[in-house]
Amino acid sequence: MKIGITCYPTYGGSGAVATELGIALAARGHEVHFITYQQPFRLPSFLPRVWFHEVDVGRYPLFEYPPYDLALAVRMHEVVRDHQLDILHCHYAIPHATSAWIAREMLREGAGDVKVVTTLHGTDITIVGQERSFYTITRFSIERSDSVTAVSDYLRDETYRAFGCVGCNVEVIHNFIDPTTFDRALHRFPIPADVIGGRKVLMHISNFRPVKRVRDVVRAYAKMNERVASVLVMVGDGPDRVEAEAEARDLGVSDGVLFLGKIDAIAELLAGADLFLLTSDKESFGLSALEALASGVPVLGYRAGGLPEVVTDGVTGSLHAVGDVDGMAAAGIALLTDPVRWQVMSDAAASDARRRFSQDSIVAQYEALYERTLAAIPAK
Ligand code: GMT
Repeated sequence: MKIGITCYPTYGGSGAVATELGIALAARGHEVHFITYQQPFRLPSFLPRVWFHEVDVGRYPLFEYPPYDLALAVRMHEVVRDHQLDILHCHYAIPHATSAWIAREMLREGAGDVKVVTTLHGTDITIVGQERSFYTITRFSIERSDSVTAVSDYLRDETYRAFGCVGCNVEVIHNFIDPTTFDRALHRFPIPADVIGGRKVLMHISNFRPVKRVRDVVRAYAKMNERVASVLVMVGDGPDRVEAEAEARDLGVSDGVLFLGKIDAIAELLAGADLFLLTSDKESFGLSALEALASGVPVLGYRAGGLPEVVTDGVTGSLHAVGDVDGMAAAGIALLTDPVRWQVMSDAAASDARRRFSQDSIVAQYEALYERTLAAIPAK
């Protein structure tokens, strides 16, 4: 098949999933065309059967807000036409699914066609898509897609609840990991031993947006550190990083918190972690948590959104009510002070991630969906 993929190319779970999917599809013999405004951050510069088509928005002075969605639609139209793509797979509904709908309408004017598959990732449904300015176009774009997937049961149900989504069938296809990458036995932890100083390593990876509640990560760390000498490694960047830094200062634990910024070599970092913390109040899936589990790192988090579909409470990690920092810290202390229990949970995490979320089986689900979509009678 010839597949176009559009995603947000910068740091973030939806771009990571879209890029890993494209790479895996190309490895399985498909032709893959990334159509984005920048080279996706996880995409190497050259791979067989993989193309990158940059979207140029231009900079006309009249445009205070350059119309990216239109430039994207034009580029999608060109790439589908010039490379005879079968599928346009949009990751994150806004504006990608809308642009794909425009591109498909333009193609039909010229007697061409393409099938549009939209994968809902999270805040396109739970936050941004429900804002007044985007609600109707989000719903329209979902309903006009030929196929729609969501990354968890939670997100599928939330899509039906919030949007109704007349006549569409939202199929759940989870995030996945490459088990040959996220394996703690394969990597050397890049932070020098003298920086860690024999302490336990707690880790958080995110884009530091409000939904992640990064202050809670620092609070839980401060409590655990009172009982178990540890460092907190914060990976990523975003609007609430300053909040996390302030919290660490206020709690007097700044010396133990390392803010590394945006780093691509996640598997290497996870290979040295003892616990992973994800404190979002609305995480549709939690790709970073899955990558941690696959790396044998038990996850502490909140019983919210799709995280309970990823982390099995008491088996591969520990889940708590949103805001229950004390409960999370107590669970962390219990694990870190019991090496036998930690090892059992670490092993369970790595094997459960491989069993349920391995790249091969999930990518095959996308392939099967593309085939069904191509075989379906056009109705939209
Ligand atoms: O919805 C977002 O915030 C965007 C997206 C991203 O680019 O970071 O994250 C979402 O997609 C990931 C991949 O499917 C999921 O694993 C994340 O849980 C999800 N983030 C949220 O729901 C907050």
